Amino acid sequence: MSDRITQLRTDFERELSAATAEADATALRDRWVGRKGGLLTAEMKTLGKLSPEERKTTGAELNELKNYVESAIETLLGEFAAKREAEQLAKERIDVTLPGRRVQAGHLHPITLLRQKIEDIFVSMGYEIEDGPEIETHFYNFEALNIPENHPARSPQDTFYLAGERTTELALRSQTSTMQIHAMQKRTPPLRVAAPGRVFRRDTPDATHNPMFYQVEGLLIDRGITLGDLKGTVEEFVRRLFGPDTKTRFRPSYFPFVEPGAEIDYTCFKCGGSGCRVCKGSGWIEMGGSGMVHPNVLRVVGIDPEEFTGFAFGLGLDRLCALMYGLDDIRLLYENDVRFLEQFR
Ligand code: 2NM
Repeated sequence: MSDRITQLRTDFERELSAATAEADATALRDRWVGRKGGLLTAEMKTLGKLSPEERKTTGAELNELKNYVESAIETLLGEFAAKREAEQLAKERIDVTLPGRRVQAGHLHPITLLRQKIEDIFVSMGYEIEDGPEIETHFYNFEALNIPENHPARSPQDTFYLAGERTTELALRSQTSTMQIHAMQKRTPPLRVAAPGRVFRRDTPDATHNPMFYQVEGLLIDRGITLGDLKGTVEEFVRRLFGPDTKTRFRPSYFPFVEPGAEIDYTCFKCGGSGCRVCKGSGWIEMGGSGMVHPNVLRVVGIDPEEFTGFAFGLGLDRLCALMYGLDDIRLLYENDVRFLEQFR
């Protein structure tokens, strides 16, 4: 083998072992076997100047070197490509044994949970759940409920009128009884309806008041319904809500839409009536109002009070919710601070 070709081979091998990156390998290919300016390509072109004898042997040696160079570079490029692929695969590798990321799912508001529990009780006692508008006319807010013209509830001091003044006949409903008027207009007695929802009253917010709060009320109308039916129904209602040993008591009271009317107390769900902090030592907790539906209310919705009588009772969900969870401020229920709400998950 000619010294020259031996020298070329030694040079190539030195450069080959110095190639540490893919770019080195492609540069090496251009430098040695590139179609333009490749060292071996140029060397091939000089063969023509040699004698036929030399051309044959040198040509064969040069060809052998060129094949060797080309395959060495191909091998090197293949190694780099394999390495690149391995690196990519390592980057894309997924550890299927890792625990998943927990999705922060929402949950129902404590008032909603309580409302659903109460709705379930009413449904189990044969009541239909009624819904209705939060903006009401004077008729549904006051007239149909037998609330007299001069009653303070009608004043813009107590009720949110839509234009801010009592110049419009539209206002935010101040009690869920508005839905009972709609319910009675849509049905004929006998009927049993429960109406849950938000109500609005002009109150300065404090620990026990909010201008928007929640009520639920039940209404039953049939032939021969008496105060005894009201008492029995309320007793069954509190037993299902607070437990089988719960007792009730009725205190006479006045609401324009009932006659007679009564406030309902029930024995404390915490101490059972012996007295504790929840019931402030009395053993009793106020639940809400009740009464026999006033004949004027029945007449307004086309029910003959000579043929039908009925009772209604209502309670505030917010107050009950605060009491059950030991909240010292009902405003917590409307602020939607997730640190508070998360505790009801
Ligand atoms: C209460 C208390 C007393 C009541 C009356 C009626 C209607 F529409 F039938 F007249 N619905 N609800 C009523 C009676 C509600 O909640 C404090």
